[in-house]
Amino acid sequence: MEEKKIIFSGIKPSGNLTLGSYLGALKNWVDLSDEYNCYYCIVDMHAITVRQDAAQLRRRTLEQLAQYIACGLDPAKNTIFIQSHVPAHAELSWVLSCYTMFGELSRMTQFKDKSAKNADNINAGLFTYPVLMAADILLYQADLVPVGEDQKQHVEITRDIAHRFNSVYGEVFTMPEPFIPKVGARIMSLSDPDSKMSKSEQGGMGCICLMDSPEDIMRRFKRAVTDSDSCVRYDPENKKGVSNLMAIYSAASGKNFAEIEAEFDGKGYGDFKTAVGESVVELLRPIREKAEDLLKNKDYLVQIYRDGAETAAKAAARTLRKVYKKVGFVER
Ligand code: ATP
Ligand code: LTN
Repeated sequence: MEEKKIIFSGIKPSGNLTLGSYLGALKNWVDLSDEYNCYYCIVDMHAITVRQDAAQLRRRTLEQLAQYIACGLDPAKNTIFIQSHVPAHAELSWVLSCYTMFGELSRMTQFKDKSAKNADNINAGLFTYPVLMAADILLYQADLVPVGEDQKQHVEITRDIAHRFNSVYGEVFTMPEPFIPKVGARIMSLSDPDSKMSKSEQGGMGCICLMDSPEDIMRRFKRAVTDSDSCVRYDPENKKGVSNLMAIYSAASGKNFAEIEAEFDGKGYGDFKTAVGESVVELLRPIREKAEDLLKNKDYLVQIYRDGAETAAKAAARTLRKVYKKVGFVER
């Protein structure tokens, strides 16, 4: 029997999961989980590159696990675990940092963005963040990394690091490919269509979280920023707000852009926003209800992440052992 190809992806428990995290990443994780051998991680070590409240981080990590499962990830089919539970991530990260150049890390867009937003805390972890992400991916010999558009550059640097290492030591790492969805790869804020919907910037009218109530979701869609020409047409250059709403509606309803344009031909933005809001409410309703249910059973969640870490640690240890040997560390 041919071995299944491998997938790795992760999300930081840095805030409640958003519609962006769902449409850009999680939805595809679920779709890919039959065909691939999948490792889905809660990357808590990445989360602390910006300051987190300890109690909140602990709570969010568990909530995120419940939301992964509620989105449709079956723990019996996927390895779901918490990054800090598998020490090999930190260990490989150190080795890889010696094969990553200062210059290439300096060019990372996310580093530039986050340092601008956290000017009082531009720490070394924020800078070496992509190295830890490369370690996450390469430890499992992943073939595919399902992420949103914003993470493409990090998968590319992972490939560069793997290539550099393999050129010295032979084929140690599998070369991973990013998997970016056609629709939903970059969901923008509802209140500011020029900036990405982001989970660390919640509270405003621009962000939809998976756990939001139907009333909150509808209110935000009704107030979403559009334009003054009252025509539902896909034009991401000139009609950013409307195009973003169309992308959301398309991903939530399965309709393509032409169908959506026809559906709202001659109708105003009011009807359109209501329809988009309702499709998102129905998309998220079962997820929210299931997650709320799962959170009542902590023992079950603990069992899932412990089992996940055990499986992940075994796979990770194989790669780490090989790497340590290649670089010349004396065997324990
Ligand atoms: P933070 O604000 O803490 O940096 P984030 O909201 O940007 O977090 P992550 O948790 O870092 O999101 O990302 C999780 C996954 O979801 C990644 O694969 C990322 O590419 C994807 N993603 C995040 N936001 C969006 C978005 N607005 N549109 C599409 N995909 C997204
Ligand atoms: N950097 C990613 C989260 C992340 C990740 C990974 C994604 C950490 N490690 C490995 C895919 C594979 C982010 O900011 N969204």
